[in-house]
Amino acid sequence: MIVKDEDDCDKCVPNPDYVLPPRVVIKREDKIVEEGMTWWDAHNACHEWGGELASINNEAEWTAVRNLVGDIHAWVGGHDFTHEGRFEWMDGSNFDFTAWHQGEPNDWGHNGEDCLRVQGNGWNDMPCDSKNPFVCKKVTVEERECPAIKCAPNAMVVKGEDGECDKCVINRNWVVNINIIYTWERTIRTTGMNWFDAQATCHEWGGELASINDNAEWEAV
Ligand SMILES: [Ca+2]
Ligand SMILES: [Ca+2]
Ligand SMILES: [Ca+2]
Repeated sequence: MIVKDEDDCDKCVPNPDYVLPPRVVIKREDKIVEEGMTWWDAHNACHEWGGELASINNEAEWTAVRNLVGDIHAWVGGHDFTHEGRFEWMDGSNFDFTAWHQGEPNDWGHNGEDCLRVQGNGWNDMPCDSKNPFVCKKVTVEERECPAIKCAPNAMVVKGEDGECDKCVINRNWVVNINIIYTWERTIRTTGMNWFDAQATCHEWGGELASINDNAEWEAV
């Protein structure tokens, strides 16, 4: 965009709101299998489908799972069989969102309870060998083609990182010409002088022996 400058000419600066779309699209798919299986069989069945027992990482995902299962009690990917009392998700995502029913997890019974089951509006830990329907989650990453990029003269192409498309970044070395007007006055002396005397005479006049930088100046001389 153009920015007004009182001393210099107006200049172009990059518009911070302008970004190219990312090149990677992450697509999430959840499905419920209503056939009851042990937690480990459910885990294997999710793998065959190309996914994993679902993790629930935030309120939106929890709502999505609840909508999917309705009244069905279903396994998801949480467990504490690595460290008793410390639940984690099988897909390795952080276990920092929780929605336990009151009093859960309680590791109830002689053999304890190490696998996470969703029940209505909350979670319960249950024995992993009990059979339940289950929720699988599949995350796919799609590469998308980036639009061809052409930058303004004051910018340069910078390779996109983290799945972003290439983008234009202002070239800090590029500045608009400052608005100084040069006037060119010429004088010609018809008296012959050697080169050094001629130079001294030009300096007295406030100038310099003429340089000839292009055809127009050559014509003028
Ligand atoms: Ca245990
Ligand atoms: Ca436990
Ligand atoms: Ca329990």
